[in-house]
Amino acid sequence: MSEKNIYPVPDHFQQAWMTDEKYQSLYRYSLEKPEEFWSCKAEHYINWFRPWNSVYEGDFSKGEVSWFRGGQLNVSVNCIDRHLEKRADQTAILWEGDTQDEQKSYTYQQLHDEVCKLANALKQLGVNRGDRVCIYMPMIPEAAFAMLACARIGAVHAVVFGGFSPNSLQDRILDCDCQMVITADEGIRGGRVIPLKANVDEALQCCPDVHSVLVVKYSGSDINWVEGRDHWYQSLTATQPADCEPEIMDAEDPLFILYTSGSTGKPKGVQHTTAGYILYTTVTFHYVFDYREGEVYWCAADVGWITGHSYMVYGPLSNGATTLMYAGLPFWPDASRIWDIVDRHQVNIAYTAPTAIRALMAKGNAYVDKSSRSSLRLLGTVGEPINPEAWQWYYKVVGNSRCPVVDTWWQTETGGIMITPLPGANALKPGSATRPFLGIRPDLLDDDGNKIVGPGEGNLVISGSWPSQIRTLYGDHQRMLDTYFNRFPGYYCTGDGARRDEDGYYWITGRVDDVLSVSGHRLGTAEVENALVLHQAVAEAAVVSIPDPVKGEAIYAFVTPMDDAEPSTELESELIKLTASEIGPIAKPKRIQWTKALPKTRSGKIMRRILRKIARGDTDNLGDTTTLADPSVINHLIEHSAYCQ
Ligand code: 6R9
Repeated sequence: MSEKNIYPVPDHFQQAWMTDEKYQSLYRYSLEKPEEFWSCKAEHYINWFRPWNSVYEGDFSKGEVSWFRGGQLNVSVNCIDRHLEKRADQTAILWEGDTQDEQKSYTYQQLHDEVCKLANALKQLGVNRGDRVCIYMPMIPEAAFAMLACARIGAVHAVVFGGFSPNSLQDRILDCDCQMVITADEGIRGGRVIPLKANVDEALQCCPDVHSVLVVKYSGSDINWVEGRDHWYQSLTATQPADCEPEIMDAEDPLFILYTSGSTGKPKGVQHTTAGYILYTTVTFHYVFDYREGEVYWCAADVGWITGHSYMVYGPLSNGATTLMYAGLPFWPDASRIWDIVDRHQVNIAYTAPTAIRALMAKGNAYVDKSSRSSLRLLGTVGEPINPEAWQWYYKVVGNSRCPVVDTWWQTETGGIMITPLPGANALKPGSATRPFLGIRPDLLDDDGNKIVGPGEGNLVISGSWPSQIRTLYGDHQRMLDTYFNRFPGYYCTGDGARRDEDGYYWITGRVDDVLSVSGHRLGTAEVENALVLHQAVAEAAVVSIPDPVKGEAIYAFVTPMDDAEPSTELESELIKLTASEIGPIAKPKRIQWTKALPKTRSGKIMRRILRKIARGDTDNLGDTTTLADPSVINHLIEHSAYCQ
């Protein structure tokens, strides 16, 4: 039914430079001559110290790809220096703090100076090209400075979301052997204090290789201090020169590592490289958000996720845009904050997640109607499938039916947007990410790897490489092959399911693996399970997702108690607390169901497919249960599920 709901390109949005016809012909050309297409874009969109020798070399069976080999460049030069001639006095970063009275802005010249001072400070602390630097920060401009300063000196940043616990932080620091951490005394979000430095101190108890911690004074509270290791950001950068010669980087040098959840407990360090990543994020930002001179663009993602990397920092700055960064929460102090920010900063383009849209929608239209929002020209969403109802609310109520909605599908591993409408080119269908970006060839395969031609549903894979494709999982290339390339040889396997309709539009149906998506944040089932079983009363745990009207998905945990333990509501709240302290508040289960046993295959694998159906009350057809070691477990689980009480 939702497919009949088609929103044509608004009249005032018809653009000479991107029409449906133009998209179709450019798309065909980008697939027929990918090297010509991408080298043309690389010349036009990126500044190079030295041109490349070969556009693309690769072998999917080894998970090896390289783009622009021989080329040399620096990402911070592309995001800052090259704009100085024309835009030295234009705002690069516009910042609003947790409360409305905290505002800051940095011109491109100021951004240059801040980044160079920090780059010099990092060098003084002994950070060298290729070293990994962990960034554990609130949403403050210094987080962007830190990323760009690393890029300037060729260090590889690993940003860890500020909501992660000391344990999660420690795992990540150890996994990629960071020797330096950049943080703040405390974060402040929605009036709540996040003890970042205290978390770092706790995490570093078992990280002997970390020699320096650089601390931004932000909240100003008293914090613990380790002499010799800890340095104040403000004092150390104040005395540095505001110029720092950029490191000449090779196209395939790593730019950053970003951890994402997999289906096993250990997080995956997705590694992106210099040229391919900055080219792809620059080009997609330009086309998808149709950024125009002088506009204010706002991506509401946290810098700890890939969206914050690609479309709050790198993509916009590389295009010379003004990017807004907001440190607070959408509902703080109330649900009108977002629209108030849009009006005060005259935001033209807003990019957020369906979970935020649904939560704002649930608060009613009055909060939106109080604002004008007349500056808005384009709206975007990312992170999970958007239900048509929320899409329509976003389009009609927030955008007054004037602003196209770009529903952008992509992943940490893809580096940039892969399936998306291009405003001006595509009629929109609420709930569909529409069509592939230029140069991207999605395919649908059935479970046996047969290609589905025409309309149909299957595993979403990508044929052929694109510049910002994942290069490796840090320290575990084999795991990368197993996760993305061995399931369907010759393709990049996304882990998502999708349907393609008769117009060639894609509808993402969600993860086909064991990854949860809570408020658009990915969590591995095993990560949450591992936290639950840390409790002495818990023998075993299996978690699955259930649909949630606000978060998209919520966590439903099946927990087997130890023989001598008695399930109780106190125990439940202890478990919930444990997931929050081990992983972060997003990992809290919405529901815990106690069970004597879990459904397992004979080889001992928990059958989450069945648990997912039980948790959702969808028990009429549980599919094939013949591989179960003990089928009697099922009835017991159904009788005690949330639906039978
Ligand atoms: C950018 C980002 C990736 C997973 C992805 C998919 C889901 C992202 C989506 C979407 C439907 C969209 N996802 N965008 N599903 N429609 N527009 O979110 O990266 O955190 O790695 O998550 O998110 O399931 O596989 P990441």
